Amino acid sequence: MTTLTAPPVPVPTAPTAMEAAVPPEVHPPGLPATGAALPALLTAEHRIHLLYQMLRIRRFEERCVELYAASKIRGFLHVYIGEEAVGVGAMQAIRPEDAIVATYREHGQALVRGIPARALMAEMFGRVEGCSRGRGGSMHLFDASRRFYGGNAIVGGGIPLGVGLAMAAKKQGQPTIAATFFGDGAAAEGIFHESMNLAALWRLPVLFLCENNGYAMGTSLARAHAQTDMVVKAMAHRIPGEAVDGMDVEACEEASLRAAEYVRSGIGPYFLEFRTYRFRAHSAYDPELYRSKAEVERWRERDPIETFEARMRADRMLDDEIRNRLEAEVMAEIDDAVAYAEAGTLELVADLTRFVTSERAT
Ligand SMILES: Cc1ncc(C[n+]2csc(CCOP(=O)(O)OP(=O)(O)O)c2C)c(N)n1
Ligand SMILES: [Mg+2]
Repeated sequence: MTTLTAPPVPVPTAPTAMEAAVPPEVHPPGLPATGAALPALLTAEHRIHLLYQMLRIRRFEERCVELYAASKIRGFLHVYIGEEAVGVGAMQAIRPEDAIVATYREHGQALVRGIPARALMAEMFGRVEGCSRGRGGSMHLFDASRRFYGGNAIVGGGIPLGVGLAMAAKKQGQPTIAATFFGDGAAAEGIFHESMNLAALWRLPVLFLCENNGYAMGTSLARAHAQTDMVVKAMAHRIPGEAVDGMDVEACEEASLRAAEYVRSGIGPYFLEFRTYRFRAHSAYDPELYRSKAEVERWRERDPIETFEARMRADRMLDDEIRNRLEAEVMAEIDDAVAYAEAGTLELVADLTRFVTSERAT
């Protein structure tokens, strides 16, 4: 009989003060190719749509950062800048009747879902006209009519909501799926594994969308996870999955369409890990001592908007005229949203306890 001996467990060494201050490049760009975009998606019209959506997100958030500095927007603010290809690509696979759950870094998904920029900006300003009546702010964008169930401030908190929504659809015999976005940090939470286990066990129609940007606040993936490959974690729960180049909107769309089709077929959940990067700080307050400037620069070279634009120009699907028109349309939409938010109403203090218990908002 052979005796099995466990391999020696590597002893983690504490980072030196210098390592803690400027760590090595822990999240290098260099990603798996996921295959070319589906030919049906390669039309100029469709590509312009993808570029336009990414630009909307980028410019909306750039304006939010400015408004935050001017104290017009208060509370927390986590921007998606650098990760737009993930939100835009993945959302192409999600139909209006499907349910979506996102994280506190969700402005992009909310915009692509069709929540008007006015309602989103008013929410950022804490106005009653906001999509959550001004009570949620940046982290709690919500629109039940569009089946957009947040905006969740609790890391990993949206994952079981997605599983629950999928369970409801299955029990009611509805042919819809639930898509749940979450970060790499959420994969270190117990609820991630509990949710994946039940989704797999009960073959629920959940599309797990992991936005792996390499960091959970100031903690790199490698510092917090023994297993840094997210797909392996999914497979431990017998959920098929794949890693996707999260800086390439077409790769994100293509993989999401395939994954959503799998989930819609009723076989069970599917897992996508988007390898991406946030170009800005974690939130408004973050001196970014946990990563080197060189690492950020290397990822910036893969800017999802610039690289996609270059590809479109090379394919003669984009010229200055179209690009300028897109920019003007986006800016007009944002200016209008800001004016709407500025003119919005602050809730009366006397009304603040409304809806806390049973009264329904209209
Ligand atoms: C349960 C819980 N623990 C801790 C926090 C504090 N926190 C806010 S964001 C964050 C990092 C999450 O990282 P990740 O899931 O990778 O998402 P990212 O911010 O990178 O998009 C942490 C730890 C929280 N909000 N919820
Ligand atoms: Mg992260």
